[in-house]
Amino acid sequence: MKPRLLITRHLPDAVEARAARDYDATFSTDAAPVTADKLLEAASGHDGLLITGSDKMTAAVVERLPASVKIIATFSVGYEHIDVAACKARGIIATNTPDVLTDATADIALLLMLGASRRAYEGEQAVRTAAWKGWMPTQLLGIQVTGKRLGLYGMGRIGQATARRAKAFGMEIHYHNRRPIDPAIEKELGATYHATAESLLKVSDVLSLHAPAGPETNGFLNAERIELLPPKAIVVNTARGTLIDDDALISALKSGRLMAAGLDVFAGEPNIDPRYRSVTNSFLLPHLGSATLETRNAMGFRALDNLDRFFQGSEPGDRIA
Ligand code: 8YV
Repeated sequence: MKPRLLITRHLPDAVEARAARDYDATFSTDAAPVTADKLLEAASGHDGLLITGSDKMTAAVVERLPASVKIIATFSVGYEHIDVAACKARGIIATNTPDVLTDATADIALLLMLGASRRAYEGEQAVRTAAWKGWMPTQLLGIQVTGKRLGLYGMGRIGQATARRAKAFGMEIHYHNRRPIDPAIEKELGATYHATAESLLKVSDVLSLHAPAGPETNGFLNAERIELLPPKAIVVNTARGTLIDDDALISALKSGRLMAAGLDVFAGEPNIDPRYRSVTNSFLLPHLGSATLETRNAMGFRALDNLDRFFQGSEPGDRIA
């Protein structure tokens, strides 16, 4: 008998085809976020769950999961939506999908950085609304990233991949991380380690956030820390919206203390702080970091690899609980 797998979201065709071949799979047809009650109801009669970052596995939800559920595989690298301690307490295995989305997310960090520094939103608007009356030497002047200092807050896989790309743009790489990275990679990137976030902020012409969500990073970029950034700095966020104090960022963008921001993630998304919508010096995307077909296929396959291993009686590669 094939294991019974609940897949909470519609996934790319190739991933669903493999799941249908190897599992007694239940596919979600829901496009909208699934509520906890609906998810718990749907989980009944399943041995495993393939969820996404939008499905909140809080302690209260994990505690109410049917006893048949032995594994939760999330289609994401971030796993702050899963209460790992609650999973462990119930003996439920949990896995994530690291590595496979590193390049796609680093690409989006660069897109945001360039979109923000070159005023892409305002340019797009000018073209689309026919406000563009012709080329002018002083129209929509942005900031050139070449020669500027990129500060990476968090230097894991995605931070390093972003640094590699930024180096090719002629940027100087600075980073803060719990500990310095492999000296060989540091040398390759010509990267400078900062033992404190404050020291990093002071040199970051462009600040890019790459730390996970959690109590340690909640509200990290607040008014006090924004003040440490060089004048007219740019803020890029592909990590999690909770790292930013929205009040502080919005007022620094409006006052011109910051030149611009490029944001792919938001606190409370998709219900973002509505004030962002009218901030013209921001370049905003709807959480597209890993949104390429190649990457979403790879994430799905990686989640299925973890499930396969578990149901075949061996250790899944990407265990988080
Ligand atoms: C996902 C992400 O698209 O992997 C992550 O942590 O933020 C994104 O790549 C999202 O979490 C949906 O699962």
